[in-house]
Amino acid sequence: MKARLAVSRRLRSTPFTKRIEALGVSDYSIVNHTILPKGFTRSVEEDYWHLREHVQLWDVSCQRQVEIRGHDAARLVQMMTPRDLRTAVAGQCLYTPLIDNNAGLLNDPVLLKLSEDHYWLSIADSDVLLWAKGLALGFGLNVSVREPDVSPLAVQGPKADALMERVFGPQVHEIKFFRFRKLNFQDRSLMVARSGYSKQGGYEIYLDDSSLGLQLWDTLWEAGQGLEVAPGSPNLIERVEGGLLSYGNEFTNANNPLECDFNKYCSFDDDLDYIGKGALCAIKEAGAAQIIRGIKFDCNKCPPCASTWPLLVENVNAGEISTAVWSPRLSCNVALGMLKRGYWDDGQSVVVECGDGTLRSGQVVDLPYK
Ligand code: THG
Repeated sequence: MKARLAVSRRLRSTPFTKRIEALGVSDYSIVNHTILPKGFTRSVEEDYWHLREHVQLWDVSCQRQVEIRGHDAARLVQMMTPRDLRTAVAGQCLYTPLIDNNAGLLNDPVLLKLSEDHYWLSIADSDVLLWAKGLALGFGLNVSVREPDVSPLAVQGPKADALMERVFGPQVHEIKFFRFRKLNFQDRSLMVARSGYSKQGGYEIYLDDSSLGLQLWDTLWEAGQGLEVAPGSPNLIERVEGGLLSYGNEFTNANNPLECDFNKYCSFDDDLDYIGKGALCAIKEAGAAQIIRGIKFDCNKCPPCASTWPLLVENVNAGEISTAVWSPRLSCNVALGMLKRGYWDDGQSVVVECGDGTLRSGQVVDLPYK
């Protein structure tokens, strides 16, 4: 018998859960204490092809918002990240690694700048709310820090534009990548961003009133008839091929931004200060000891990767894989993992020790996968 997840108030449902269950959800993960649908009636491979060809609705309510608002909001957000936010404008989304005093990563949210004194951190799986509240209190900042009633719903895939136009009108096409706008929905206005955890294009709707959840879902669902709309979720194959990292999987608090190739989100400007800057400068000086890379290996499907797998070069440990999955498009296994210095060059040959004990030969490749 397959074990089932006992959902409670502590493992939160979402405004869309009723529809997700009616559509035959088969698997949940837990992210930010919230259920994340992971599978429906199709296999991961069928979902992958569907996502690349059509349009899917994803209940990503688990991407919780940490709202930072008030006189010192900009100061607090900048304290939390090495990314230079001084030129950010309202209406912009920014991929924003958060670090601690040791330059250890705490999260990699999408930051939404609503106004000069109002921000949302759309977080991956860690309790950023507590860190932000602690900093606000410890530094005596004039801000409110809370988790608002906001549940993102992602519309992803090449037909997302057509579907969104049917519901929100042609203005959706004016939203640029990683920008958001308020658009009308049934006498209300909802924040709509052009973003999402796939490389297939699409939008994220930030539903800010749970009681509208089923109405929003049903409207999108009905508009998607004729476009082969389907329920979906972040797809493992698509995410690995696209090189989209996952906090807790590819990297944890034990890693720093340079190991994750987040150099372009790190400023070392003398006039900019943030927590962990000294530690991050020292790491930059010494050079990263390991870096996340793509690893493609073998023409036989690998087993599910639920922990890390060692990478070997001439029997010496050269790093480890954090996520691996069969790619039906590339006809090989594709993976993300950390390669130690000396072993991370494009084309480096490696041996992967899979969870089932098999040894498979592969090579290091640039991300994203071609
Ligand atoms: N959307 C929203 N919140 C999120 C995610 C999301 N929170 C959790 C998690 N995903 C955070 N992680 C990522 C990782 C990658 C991207 C977004 C969030 C992403 N990256 C683009 C890329 O790599 O092509 C662009 C980044 C950039 O601006 O350079 O989209 O998906 N709301």
